[in-house]
Amino acid sequence: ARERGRSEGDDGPSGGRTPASDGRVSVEARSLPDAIERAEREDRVPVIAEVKPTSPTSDGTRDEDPVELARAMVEGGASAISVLTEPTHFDGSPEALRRVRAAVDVPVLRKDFVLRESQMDVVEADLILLIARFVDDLPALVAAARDRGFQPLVEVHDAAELEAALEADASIIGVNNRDLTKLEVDLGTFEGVAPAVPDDVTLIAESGVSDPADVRRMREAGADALLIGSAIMDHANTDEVDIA
Ligand code: IGP
Repeated sequence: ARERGRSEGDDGPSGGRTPASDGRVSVEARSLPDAIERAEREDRVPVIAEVKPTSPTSDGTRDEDPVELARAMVEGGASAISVLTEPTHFDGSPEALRRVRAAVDVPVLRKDFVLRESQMDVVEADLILLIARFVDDLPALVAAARDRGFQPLVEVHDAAELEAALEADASIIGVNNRDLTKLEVDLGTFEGVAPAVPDDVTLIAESGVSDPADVRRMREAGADALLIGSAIMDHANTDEVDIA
């Protein structure tokens, strides 16, 4: 979590594809902790900006090209990009993610409901999301993700889920301020969970960050980075996305 040292390499986000042996996708991941470190050095707030065409809580679907959006987000200062790949509720696609990753050089998070190892095939990403609440065998999925070259981002929203994430050896943990069953947002969720997160974990505040005061609030509570979707999508037009 924030204010605490971590090791780093000096090279910025990079990474390419390594040949898949058995049809599985394998990436040489671009490091999220390195990208966060770089933002801090350059005095930017580390933001993972999310390409989210629609969601169960938004009205309407946006039809901008995900690649143009992602490029504008990176130009506006985003340290990483999240791309929804879930088709039914978020109008996302693995294809959008693949195109985005080819177009930007920052780490890219696959935002989807990954419940089984087989869902890790096919999709190329640097980070994948594992939602503690939905996954049966979290330690196995964390290990499987790493085995494939992904950095697992484990999403939690209370102390018990945090415990499970730590037991599963997660080193990147996101606290979701949106309750996934009621869909309500409460920034107090992050503030409640963050103090119990060990220093060496990269800690992300997810959802519900809508203005600079929210950014400050989450940073003060220990967020190393912020995952922001709607607030950026709502203001984004592709010529003007100002993040940091
Ligand atoms: C972004 P917001 O409130 O800034 O649009 O939230 C992101 O945190 C949210 O899309 C999200 C999400 C998820 C979506 C967090 N965890 C899991 C789908 C599945």
